[in-house]
Amino acid sequence: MNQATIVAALKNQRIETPSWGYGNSGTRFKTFPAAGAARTVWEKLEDAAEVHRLTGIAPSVALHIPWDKPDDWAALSSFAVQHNIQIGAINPNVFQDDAYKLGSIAHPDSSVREKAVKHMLECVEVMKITDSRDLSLWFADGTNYVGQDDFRARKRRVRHSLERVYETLPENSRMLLEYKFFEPAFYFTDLNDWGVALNHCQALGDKAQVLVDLGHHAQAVNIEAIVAFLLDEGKLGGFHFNARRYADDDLIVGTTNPLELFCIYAELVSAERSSDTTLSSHAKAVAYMIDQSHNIEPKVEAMLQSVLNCQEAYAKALHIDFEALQAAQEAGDVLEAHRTLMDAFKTDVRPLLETVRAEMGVPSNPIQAHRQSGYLEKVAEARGTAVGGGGFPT
Ligand code: AFD
Ligand code: MN
Ligand code: MN
Repeated sequence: MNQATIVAALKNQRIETPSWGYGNSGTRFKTFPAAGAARTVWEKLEDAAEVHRLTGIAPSVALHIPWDKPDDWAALSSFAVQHNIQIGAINPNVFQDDAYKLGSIAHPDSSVREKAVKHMLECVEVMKITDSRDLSLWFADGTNYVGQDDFRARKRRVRHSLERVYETLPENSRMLLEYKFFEPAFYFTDLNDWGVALNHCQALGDKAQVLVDLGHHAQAVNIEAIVAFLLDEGKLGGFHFNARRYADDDLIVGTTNPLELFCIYAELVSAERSSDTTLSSHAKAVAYMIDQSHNIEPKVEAMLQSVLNCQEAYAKALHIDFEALQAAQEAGDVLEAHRTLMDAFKTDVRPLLETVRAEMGVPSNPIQAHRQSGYLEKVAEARGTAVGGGGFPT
């Protein structure tokens, strides 16, 4: 790919940040309140706007309902416009109400399933107000004991509940179905792997797509291969980027396994540049979203680092010599193919990124600019140190 094409692609890169990543969060053992952590949806939008101001590639923020539900949606929408930030994916919450102790859309009690469907239908109405394309669905549904429930009955409850929501999706919108191999249920999770999510999405229709959360796989699962398969099926809706060491740790994306992140971007760039226009347009519609909780690191700087790590992985993937790679692969030249991909991974793209940022009118070193801006000190002064407020149990 020539330099001009690489630069243009980098200028068009988009990463969505999660509202919940700006508020206090912690583990089941402890939440350490952070000075200046966002307490309200307004403050989360301010922080998201700061990340976009410093990078130029994070123009939207995902919301989580009801955590981020304002009294006045019109006011929130104009606040977003004033801060040059768009509202992105809408995430229903069907895992924190007491009624959901035994699950939501797979619950044995139809009135609980109805409650969950009703909440998702409300979120579809929110999408119409915020002009969001994506309804981002994750379910904690599962069981803790053998014999607790009937697997097939639960599968049918899930499918029927999703069908009820799917049929109300507005034109040009999508339902992104996220899977997770365990947690909070310990014996069985209803949407536990990409095959289950894909099967439901294929049964539901074109507007249902799979959401790949990097932290939602067992150790050593080859995620880039899953991405390639879903892309080829036209069923890759998007990502929840993060990093993991052991479980769903929601660490800063690209920090524990940068090669994995690069290989994921390699599949996306390869699909985007494909001569198969169905595949390339599908790849170009992928939602690149971060899903992280920053428990011990400064929130805005952590989100900045995440966006920059995605930018770097994408820049490296754009340097892959796909022609040479394909030739080596087809010749069965194992090490030449490996070296060709690794050459791109080893490319130092930092000088290029500094140039691209300068051309975009954003700081060439966003982290340094953020640290020198006094933003953290300003919001810490204004917001103090709240307990709670991020949404996740605190
Ligand atoms: C938790 C879940 C899942 C979901 C996110 C936001 O594991 O990743 O997407 O919360 O609701 O991280
Ligand atoms: Mn997620
Ligand atoms: Mn998760």
